[in-house]
Amino acid sequence: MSSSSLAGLAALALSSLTESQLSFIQNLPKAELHAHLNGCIPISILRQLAESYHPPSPSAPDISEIQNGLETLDNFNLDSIHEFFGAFRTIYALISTREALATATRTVLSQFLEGHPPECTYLELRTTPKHTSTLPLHEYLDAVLSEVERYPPDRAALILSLDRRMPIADRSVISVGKIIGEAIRLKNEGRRVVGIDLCGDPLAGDMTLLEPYIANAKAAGLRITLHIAETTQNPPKETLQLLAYGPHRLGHATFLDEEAKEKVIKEGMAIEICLSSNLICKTVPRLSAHHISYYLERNHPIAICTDDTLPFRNSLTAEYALLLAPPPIGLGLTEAQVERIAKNSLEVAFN
Ligand code: 6MZ
Repeated sequence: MSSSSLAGLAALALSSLTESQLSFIQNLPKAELHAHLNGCIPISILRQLAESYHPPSPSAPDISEIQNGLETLDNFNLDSIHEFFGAFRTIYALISTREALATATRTVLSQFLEGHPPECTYLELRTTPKHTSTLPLHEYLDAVLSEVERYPPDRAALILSLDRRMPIADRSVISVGKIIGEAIRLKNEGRRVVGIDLCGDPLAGDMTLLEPYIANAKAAGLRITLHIAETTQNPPKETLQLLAYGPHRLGHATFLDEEAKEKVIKEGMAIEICLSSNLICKTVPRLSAHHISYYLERNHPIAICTDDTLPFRNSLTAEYALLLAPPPIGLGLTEAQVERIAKNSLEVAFN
């Protein structure tokens, strides 16, 4: 199946449901726990931001690169997950003022929280902090948090993401040490930061150096989720190292070996499952081969999530439709199973 038809799979699952199944899914209380802010901005908003775009620096994309980037995002097609990360250059240029970032964040929050009924009862949005001449780090964090904090604590919270490409210790730039320090400061000031994530190109960086930083974050009461074993090339040794940091949840966890799976089950680390994302990034060949089945069989806590609604053209409702729709479109789970998964998602939230 091509990426574009895979992108339509969640929508197809949605359209295959009966009215009563759709209403059942829509009205289930549930949490979205794995949504990247800059991967969830609707294309219409990016196009709107492009209208007033001025390159913030000589190295920033010019308007024709922005237009090409928007076309690519609107017709997203991947041969492998490694092609995915370049697409964010356009988005980052477009959100490089406080006003643009606030508009984008408000739209993403309302996309998840303001439908009738809303896509989810509770949203844990995540973003990688950025620092540019037009949007310094503190402004970036304050802009996003101010939008998140318009909602009550039982509806929205923020996770700060570490990108695997970041330097580790240099506090004069955006680094692991800097972000963890900011997350602790914000939490201590009563701002709505609830956790730390590790994301980005799954093959970048040296993950052996994170331990003291993760330990500091945990000691300050922050919860931890890590993108882990997202590709076949992630070495089992790295996966075990990340598990040894004692994360509370795991993103994707597609290629865990037996030893890693055993630890995950034993320690009850919840898995954030992103069905459409894995299919479109071609890390999972088809729905029936998805590792969700392994965790369902063992009654292990999972949360169904969208990951990036822009490139994957999905929604949380459509991801739940994939659970309920009969094979080959969906997994054909029962309503009781789907209800339990939704309940799980609320139970493993960080707030
Ligand atoms: C790993 C991902 C991801 O943080 O700028 N991101 N990292 N695996 C994925 N699955 C396919 N999807 C998104 O949102 C965009 C950033 O989130 C990470 C990438 O680093 C991407 O640049 P923020 O708000």
